Amino acid sequence: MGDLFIGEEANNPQISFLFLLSGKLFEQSLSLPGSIDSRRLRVLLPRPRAPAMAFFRGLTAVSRLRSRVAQETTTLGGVRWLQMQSASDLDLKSQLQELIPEQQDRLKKLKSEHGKVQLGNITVDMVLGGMRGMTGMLWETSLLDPDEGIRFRGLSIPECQKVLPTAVKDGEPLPEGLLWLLLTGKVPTKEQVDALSKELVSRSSVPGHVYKAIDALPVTAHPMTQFTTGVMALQVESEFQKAYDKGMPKSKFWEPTYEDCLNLIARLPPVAAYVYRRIFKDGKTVAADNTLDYAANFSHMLGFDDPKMLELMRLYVTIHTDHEGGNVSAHTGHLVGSALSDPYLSFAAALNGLAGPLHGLANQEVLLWIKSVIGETGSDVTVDQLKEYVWKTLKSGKVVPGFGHGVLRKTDPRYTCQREFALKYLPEDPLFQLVSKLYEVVPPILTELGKVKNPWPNVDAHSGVLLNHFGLSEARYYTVLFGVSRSMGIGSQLIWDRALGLPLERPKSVTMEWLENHCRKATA
Ligand code: NMX
Ligand code: MLT
Repeated sequence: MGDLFIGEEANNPQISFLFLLSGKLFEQSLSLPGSIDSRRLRVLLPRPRAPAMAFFRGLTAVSRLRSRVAQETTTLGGVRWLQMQSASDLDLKSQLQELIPEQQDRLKKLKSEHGKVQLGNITVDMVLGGMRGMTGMLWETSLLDPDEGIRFRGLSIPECQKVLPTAVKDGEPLPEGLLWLLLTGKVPTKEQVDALSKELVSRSSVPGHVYKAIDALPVTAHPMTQFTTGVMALQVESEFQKAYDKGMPKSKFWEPTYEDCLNLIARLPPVAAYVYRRIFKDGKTVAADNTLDYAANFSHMLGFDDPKMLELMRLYVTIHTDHEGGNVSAHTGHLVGSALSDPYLSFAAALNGLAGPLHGLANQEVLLWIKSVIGETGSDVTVDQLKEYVWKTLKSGKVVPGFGHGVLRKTDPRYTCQREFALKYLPEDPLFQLVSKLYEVVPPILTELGKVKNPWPNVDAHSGVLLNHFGLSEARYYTVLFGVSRSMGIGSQLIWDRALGLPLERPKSVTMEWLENHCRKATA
């Protein structure tokens, strides 16, 4: 069954759809059950602005509605068609199979029609300044706006929180839903998300040698070192490497890449949980509960079953997945993958970038920094004491962790949604209150420094105090959580890299002498 829906704004509990079934166009009127709020529907069915947007919004809205109707009623004879789903509707790989040819044509057209269009000038500052502001790579799964923050396939975080399926009513999005969105550009139904959860469970078995490889490291090794070792040990099962060694046409590259990425995403939680329990819980592991969704099961294997912690983990894994392509971990994964290194090799490389204190390790640094403030001043830290500590940090030559960003120029929306979570679930937590004070104290000081381009907090400024609240207090472990989540963004793009046949990445570098000569000639 192939079905296309066009949603219209609903002002009353009656709604009409046009839909295509087996090539024929049908109209369907649907009486909404009382449990579906028509005001909510208006959020789901905005007036389309452009035909392409209308299609996407319509599809998004109806897939969401379809899922809710299927969830909330089984008795409306008139909506029986809404519950019909073929096996391929629920299978992520089949969905991709359908999408890939049209996206390949799109890329071909872009190249042939606009290949010579300029995207801006490269300045010496950009070359010397870490390529900031230099548009230089294709990344389909998300796009970062300096003021608005991240959009996953066009959807902001608050929009994702509205439209992605949840485990509990009005709860946080399920990361499997975001994975589906990143890969297909479409908002999945709850049934599709449930099918993907099950698929990930079926792929989650970790070979014994992986744990042995981790055990070969001293228990004092950093959790990121142990985690990345586990990922490298998983690599021996790479389907891509096996298929490549046998020989396969380039058009098939994406298929074993898909298998590797899904296997990798599925196996990371048990490996990450093993590292946590090995280091911090005397090696006593907790068996998976495969009836749970991805994030909840991960939390369970770590040893945390509080329903609020499960919700936190769903939010955490969702918001850390992807941050367009230029960040250190994503860019590294993409670069290494462009050499046709398999997804395990590419992702292990990405993790090594994530482990740096200016990138993912900042989440560890934030909680350690907060605890050192308290260690020095006591828990009733005043605003003046905080200011003093911030200046002391800066004067010692260190950065204030959790503040600033290479692209963002406003508060990170990932910070904001974590703050909202804290206001809902832990408003009285003293560390949350300290984080709130830092929100007031740090930006003016960083502004006063005169060189910091973005004085506002980023994602890492907040995550630690939430985890700490629910008992996950070992800051050195936090970047591993970031890494588990980031596999979804990097993995999704790696699949598209191979599906689109993107080439080896190999930018040009120059020497200082070359630049000096070039500038001399340019200014002569
Ligand atoms: N504390 C102190 N100094 C800072 C900070 C900060 N939080 N942010 C920027 N600066 C300094 C920066 O070190 C640089 O100094 P210098 O010229 O002496 O080298 C100057 O301000 C200009 O840097 P920017 O252009 O504003 O920032 P840039 O794009 O180079 O770096 C970060 C971005 C994120 C690396 C930087 O803001 C930083 O070090 N922040 C603290 C670490 C952190 O929170 N990282 C996590 C980022 C998010 N993530 O998860 O990856
Ligand atoms: C990320 O999530 O990767 C960070 O915010 C860093 C970045 O985007 O550069």
